[in-house]
Amino acid sequence: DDVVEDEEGVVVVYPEYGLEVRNPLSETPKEIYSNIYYYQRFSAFRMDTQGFFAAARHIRDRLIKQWNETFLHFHKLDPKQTYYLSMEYVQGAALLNALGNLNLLPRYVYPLLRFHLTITNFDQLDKYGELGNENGGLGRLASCFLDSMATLNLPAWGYGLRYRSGLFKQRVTEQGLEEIGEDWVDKFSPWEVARHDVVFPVRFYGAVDGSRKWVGGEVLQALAYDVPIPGYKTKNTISLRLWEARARAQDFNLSQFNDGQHESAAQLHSRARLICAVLCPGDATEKGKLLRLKQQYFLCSASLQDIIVRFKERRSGKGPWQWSEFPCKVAVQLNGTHPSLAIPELMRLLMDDEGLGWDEAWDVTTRTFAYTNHNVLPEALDKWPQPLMSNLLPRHMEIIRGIDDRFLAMINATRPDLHHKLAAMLILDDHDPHNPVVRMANLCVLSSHTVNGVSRMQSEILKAELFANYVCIWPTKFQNKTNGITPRRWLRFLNPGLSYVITKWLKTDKWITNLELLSGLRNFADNADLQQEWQFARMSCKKRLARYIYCETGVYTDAYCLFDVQVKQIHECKRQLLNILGVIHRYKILKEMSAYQRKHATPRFVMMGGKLCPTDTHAKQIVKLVNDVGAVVNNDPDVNGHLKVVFVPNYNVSLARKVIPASELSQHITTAGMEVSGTSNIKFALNGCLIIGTYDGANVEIREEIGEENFFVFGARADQVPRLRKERENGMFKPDPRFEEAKQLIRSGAFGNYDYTPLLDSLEGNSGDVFLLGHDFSTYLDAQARVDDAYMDPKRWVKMSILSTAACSNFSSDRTVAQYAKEIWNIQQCRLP
Ligand code: GFP
Repeated sequence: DDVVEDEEGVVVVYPEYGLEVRNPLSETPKEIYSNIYYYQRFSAFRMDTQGFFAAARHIRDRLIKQWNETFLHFHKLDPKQTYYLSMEYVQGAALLNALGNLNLLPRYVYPLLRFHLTITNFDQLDKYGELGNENGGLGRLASCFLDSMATLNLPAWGYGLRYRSGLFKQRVTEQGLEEIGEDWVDKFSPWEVARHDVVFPVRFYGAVDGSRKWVGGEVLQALAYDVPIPGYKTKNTISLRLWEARARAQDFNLSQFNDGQHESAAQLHSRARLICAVLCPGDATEKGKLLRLKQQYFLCSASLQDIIVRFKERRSGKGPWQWSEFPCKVAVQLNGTHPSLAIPELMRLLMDDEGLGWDEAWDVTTRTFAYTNHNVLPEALDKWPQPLMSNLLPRHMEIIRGIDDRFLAMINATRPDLHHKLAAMLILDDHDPHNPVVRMANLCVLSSHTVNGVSRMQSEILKAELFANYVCIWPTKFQNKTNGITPRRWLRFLNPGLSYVITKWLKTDKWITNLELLSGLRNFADNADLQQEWQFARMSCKKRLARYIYCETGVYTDAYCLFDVQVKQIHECKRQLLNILGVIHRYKILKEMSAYQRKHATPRFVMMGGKLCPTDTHAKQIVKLVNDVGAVVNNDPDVNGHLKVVFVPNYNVSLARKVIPASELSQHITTAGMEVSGTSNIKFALNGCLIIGTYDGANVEIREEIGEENFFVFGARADQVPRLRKERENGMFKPDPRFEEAKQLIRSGAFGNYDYTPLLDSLEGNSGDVFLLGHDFSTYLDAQARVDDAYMDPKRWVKMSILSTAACSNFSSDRTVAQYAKEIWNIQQCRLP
């Protein structure tokens, strides 16, 4: 560390945190030491465990205090509040985030260093809150939004489920990839508070009686766990409330148990345990579908009951009130279609428990909900078999039928011109008598006051295709809210070295909450000093990642190679196969080159990672292929130093901290029209990483901002895809010979004896290659050649990297959430004094 002395004392620079701390000794409050000494008594604990508990305990107390104050403040002022319902959150490590947001890092760095610890030592311990998959998708977006809601001082809360196994770990094996469960919840976590005073009943099955009340069935209990979410440089600390399913003590049949019937005595308890057992249980079986439906309803019912209790509490003692005021105090945002049962649940609670009539309940409901769509493929939107729904939720099925009947009557009365489109617009789809289904996305569109997409391109597709029929009835219902990410977690705390450089050149750290200021970097993009500092910050991250990769996989890579990364969910539509076929082509070319020619080729380190659905055999074969190609390429002395390929298992938020700041080229190469937005493209671009990508999702908007000469675009456009697919089907498509050669090399056994026939066959024939790898391959190679050229000119590359960060000024989740607050939720800031 650098230590600089001036007349006011010493300033210590901690590059690892991007901090300059004045007089660190006096910055450190005594209680931090006493906490550390307290935990040092547990000498059986490892040093990092002692340090983690010492730090976390202190922070947690502080968060709870602020969180209480925030809650009381909201309670007193009673502003309109947003409730964000999401089946997934991916919070990631909380300690660094909390220390950073509370501006306490300077106080912690020094005492921890005295114990030879840095906060990154705690990565393995601070695993709480990875409640979603690590695709960077809907769950990670929800967590970014919570951070922004707290930072913007908005009265807003999140609701979710407390899964026991949120994630699975991966292990690379001879056969490919294996998943292992990860029960993070059973480990001690300082970040949650069990609220035994907040419990709601949730019913399943049963029947609707003569007075239209839902009775019988089985009743479980939803117990709340609260997780405090601190804002950045504000005292406002909001809540993520997670529900856990339990059965009551009296539901345990003691006499049966004593008769030796142990399992049946605890039946309800075991069924309750299943609800929050895992995130996204496989739904190929009927049982799997039932469990998912139960999970979704459980979240919706508990959250809505809680929201109603709070609404009533805040009304009490203030004189008479009306239910029509509910939407003036409550906004509920549905994150995707998963929480859509909240709509019939609110109708049920209002009509059956509160005694409202249909029209009044419908008015309240439709003014309360807004829906975000994250998927444009009709086949990927939630659809539930009607018999399953009628059996599990008989009253909700009645209500959904009621919504449909009234919509039908409305169209018949007012829009006879739409009559022929009605079948596609209704919620209940009865056209297949063997499989009638409930279309949850239609339920959301009919019942929400606003429907939004998450990138400009997707929002246009929603209006032009998926929901086109509804647009002429409700032209103003549809909006766009381009996704964003929190600059705190994804730049300031993720990449302190680069943040330090940015702050130095912009002469302010205000960009952390006002990302628009980043565009100021454009003014210095040609400055040699900035370029040098930028390179230096990025190079130290590359070295760190190279060390990590070596320890994890045994593959050594030179930090001077171009770090070319694709980390995201492994799925056919994300086209990791296109990437690896490109690598095979590169390998072939390198082998054919003379040693002199190779010396002038751009050296590449290609890294892939990501989670996949354990039953997705196609995705597993892709991972196996990456490993097999790596085994050959990485051990071939001819290409040593020119090409390395690895698959890094267990990609998660902690690994993202190492990968993103070190990446120089990031691949976002879905078939156009498949990725509604993507958020990892934004994370990479914000950290100065350039993108090779298709005309898809947020790529389109990033390219516009950064300028087309700084974005390596390729491939078909979304509107060309249907025609290209047709041409393929009609046998009119001639693949690039280089594509055929790469496949042939795999078939020849050049990368081992594993039988890749099913994987390669998926690219053949008139009905194969639905994701158009064959079509896009040649432009993909062209774009890669442009990357190679650009990288050969270091000055040009570093300038592009600076411009990339500067171009992300519009992609903060602060901007996105502020737009939701103003244009959808109609809520105002409510800052703690
Ligand atoms: C989905 C979409 C992504 C989008 C995110 C967040 O992700 O394109 O960026 O939602 O809006 F597919 P998954 O949750 O499906 O990964």
